[in-house]
Amino acid sequence: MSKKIRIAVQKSGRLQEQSVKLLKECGLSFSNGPNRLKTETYNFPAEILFLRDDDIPQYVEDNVADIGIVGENVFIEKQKDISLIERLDFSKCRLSIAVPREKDYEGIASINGKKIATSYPNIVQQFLTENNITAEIHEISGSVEIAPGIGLADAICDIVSTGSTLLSNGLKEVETVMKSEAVLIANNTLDAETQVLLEKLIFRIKAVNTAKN
Ligand code: PRT
Ligand code: ZN
Repeated sequence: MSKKIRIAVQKSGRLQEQSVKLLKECGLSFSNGPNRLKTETYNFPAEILFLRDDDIPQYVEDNVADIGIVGENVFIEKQKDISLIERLDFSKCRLSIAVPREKDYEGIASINGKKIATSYPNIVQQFLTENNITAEIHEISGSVEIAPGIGLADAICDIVSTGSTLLSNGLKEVETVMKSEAVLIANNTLDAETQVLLEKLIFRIKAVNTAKN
């Protein structure tokens, strides 16, 4: 039996639809019923695994999946020994620091000694270190935007797309920490056969994305 490349994509959420669409545009055909965790593809030797996005970098590092599609923010935050292979040009957003609208903000030094709520503690810490800022990071897994309003933090660092979530929570965006989009990630120790399949797939992804632009 010849080798199949194992591709991890988000099971449900903001990346799911376009990840599946991209793979289908690359000529992989498969059915993705809502309760399937794993599905075989026709036309291309692959297997698709449907997982939570946060778990994908670990699965790729552990060689449970060979490659995966996640937000660049998740790839950077997880700090796994894996590689970013290709930017995919969808799910674009930014990770930004925001503070209550009524608070004065005079540059990054205003964050000194403050408490920042975020789901991205590693990225935030790196940003603070680069800017010589000392602040307390409070890690929370969701509803970060409400943290200042309930007295949990002075500022937040969260994903922003249109900015309407910040607006409706009385916050203003003051610093962009990073820009993000969906990325293809890969295990660093793929065997030769899997590497060939990955290269075929990258070739097709590039062709699909070039045709779109
Ligand atoms: O269940 P699972 O763990 O797999 O999914 P998840 O809930 O962790 O992630 P999901 O599906 O919400 O997002 C997956 C990825 O999509 C993120 O890691 C980002 O790379 C990307 N992405 C793009 C976004 C957004 N846009 C986005 N707008 N992720 C989240 N948001 C949220 C943000 O957290 C905030 O609450 O939308 C709100 C802000 O949006 P605006 O338009 O109001 O600014
Ligand atoms: Zn997640």
